[in-house]
Amino acid sequence: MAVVRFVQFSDVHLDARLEESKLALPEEKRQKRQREVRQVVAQACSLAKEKNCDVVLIPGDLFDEETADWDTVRFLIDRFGSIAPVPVYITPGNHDPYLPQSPYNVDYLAESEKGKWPGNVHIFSNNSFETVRLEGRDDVAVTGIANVGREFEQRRILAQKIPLLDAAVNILMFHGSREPFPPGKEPTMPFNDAELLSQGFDYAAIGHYHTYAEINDGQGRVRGAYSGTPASQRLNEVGEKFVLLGEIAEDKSVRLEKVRLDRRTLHSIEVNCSGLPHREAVIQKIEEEAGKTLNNRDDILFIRLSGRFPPGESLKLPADLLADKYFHVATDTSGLQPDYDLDKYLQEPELIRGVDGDYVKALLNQEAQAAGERERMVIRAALYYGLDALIEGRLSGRYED
Ligand SMILES: [Mn+2]
Repeated sequence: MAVVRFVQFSDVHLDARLEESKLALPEEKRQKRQREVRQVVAQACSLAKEKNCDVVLIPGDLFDEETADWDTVRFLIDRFGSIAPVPVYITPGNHDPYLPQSPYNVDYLAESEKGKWPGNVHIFSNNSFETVRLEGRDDVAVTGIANVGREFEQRRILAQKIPLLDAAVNILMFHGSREPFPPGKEPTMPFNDAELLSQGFDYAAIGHYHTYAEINDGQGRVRGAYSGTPASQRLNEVGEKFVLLGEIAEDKSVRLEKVRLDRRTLHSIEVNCSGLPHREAVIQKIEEEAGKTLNNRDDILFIRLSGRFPPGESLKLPADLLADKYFHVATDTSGLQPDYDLDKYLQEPELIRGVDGDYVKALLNQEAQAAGERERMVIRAALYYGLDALIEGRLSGRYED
């Protein structure tokens, strides 16, 4: 009987503070969201039980930080314990590495009397691959590796052959960056598809990327997958999210079913304000664009304004904009440019009160010589702030994040 059923999820980022995000969730909604994300883990456990799964695979970033909220740890101890004897395997990720004082360290938990992981929870704690036989299923082996420090693991962990156990089904799990790496992000435990496929595992449960992705062997067979995060918490986590319900059949074919557990979806829309003469026109366009999303009252809507809009602070959008249609709505105006006619001020500097007319010219020169994109943005913001002050006679923070 070589059929193996599993539930896979990762990158839950439990207890993420969600304070820095442009999503700007107020404290009350933030707490609510944190609890919802916990519930998704509880639901994933119930799913494993309900579907008679042989194992739960969690390839990392279960917690947002290595120092998790102890209440959350106790919650997990309780939920994981509730599905015993179904084994739960965890490979710590870059956000929740295995450290001396991490909740994954059984000895630390015991010493500090914080709790005790139930017997069905297996946490990989070494930064080299280890293989164990699945509890209760001698014909299945699970191989995993842990992130053990705060530094990103640079080694190509799949470059060398990992020995396979003599088992009917071999499962691999880890938390790493698949090529091609997303721009601007340092990779951790880097690998590519060829390296993974050459290892010969029947299936690899991988964490780190927050979007679902599967790895095929080129002949249509699934050999690995990222479940992605099961519940959106950040701006780049748009669209539907899921946990995976998987099955490795006797012929080693892998079937994955995406199961939605989170009730909310994050939508992100861009609204170009160029040519819109006033606030009401902007609101109307936002409502039109928002109408194209699923428009479920549980959802979260992020509105990114772009283009040009008449200068001044007249674009104060109502605080309750679309509030009856979504759980939360956030607007980002940092991409909006004030519609100053800079050419006009360059040609007729006397239009700007109180300066010798070189102001626009000087800042545009500086902008042209800026060392990088960040510096260019700062100089452009300074130029607009100056024009706001000189022409509008007042300042507001509309060009900032
Ligand atoms: Mn990660």
